[in-house]
Amino acid sequence: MRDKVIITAAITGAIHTPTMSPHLPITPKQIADEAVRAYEAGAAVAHIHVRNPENGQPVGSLDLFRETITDIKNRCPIIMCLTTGGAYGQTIEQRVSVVREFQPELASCNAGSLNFALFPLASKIDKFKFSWEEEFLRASEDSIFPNTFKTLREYATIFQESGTRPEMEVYDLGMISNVAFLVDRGYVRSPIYLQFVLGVLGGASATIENLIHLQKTAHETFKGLQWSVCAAGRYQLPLCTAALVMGGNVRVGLEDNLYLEKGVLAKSNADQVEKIVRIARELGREPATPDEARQILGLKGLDRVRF
Ligand code: KMH
Ligand code: ZN
Repeated sequence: MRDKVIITAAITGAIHTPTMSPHLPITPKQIADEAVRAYEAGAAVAHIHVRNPENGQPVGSLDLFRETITDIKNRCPIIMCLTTGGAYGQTIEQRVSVVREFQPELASCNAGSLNFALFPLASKIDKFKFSWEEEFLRASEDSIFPNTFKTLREYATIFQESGTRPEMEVYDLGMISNVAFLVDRGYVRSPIYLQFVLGVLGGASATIENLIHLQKTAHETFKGLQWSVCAAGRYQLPLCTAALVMGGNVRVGLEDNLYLEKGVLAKSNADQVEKIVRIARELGREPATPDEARQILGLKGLDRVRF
């Protein structure tokens, strides 16, 4: 399995808004269709957020999650990594309720608090399609994405009770120390699976030097480390390519980047998956199937989720 790469597709996220791309999936059906297409293109994992089907606003509705993930489960064997980052405006309890309710194989667990700033995106747009979009983006200038140690401890307990493996989202160096603390206290079990999230305003910028330093530090900190990288906007492809060379796993998808190449919007998550599959193969890395990824990550299996 050494040469296998786990490709995650982050299907829609809670960052981009409908005005930015007509291809951003919004409804449960669109999100499910995109996850299935990403699977067919070579993704082993779909990272899932949901949105209000009427206006595309990111929400935490368990009903929308259920509709979306049940549809995906009925149509393909892709691993679903549910978000507990959720969206601006959700409470800590709302964000983690997807793990309690659905007991997924994998879910995101954000490894610390940060200024998760989206507001510069607002100034690039003259006319918004929906009224919520501008305020949603601008509000991030004065808000914090909260993931305190108490939250992390409580989340980790709920993950353990649910048999859900946490994918620890690391936006900066100090978050590696946060995860080390959780491991030391027995809240999170080794081996650790880290997703380095680079290029968010408020976190570490998306440079190769940062990736190397983060990966090296994490490698020295955690025995049997497993890791992946994702990066915002135009940094997605170069950072994922670097991760392929370094032996890591990669995340692409419209949550992180709306484009396929400079000036060309991706029409589907699958476009980006296909592109990274081509690069991976050129570099001697073969995409892991969902079942191979389950084995590599030690996941409990789709027959043990609650949806
Ligand atoms: N919604 C963002 C603030 C995650 O899915 O866990 C963070 C996020 C990370 O999307
Ligand atoms: Zn996310």
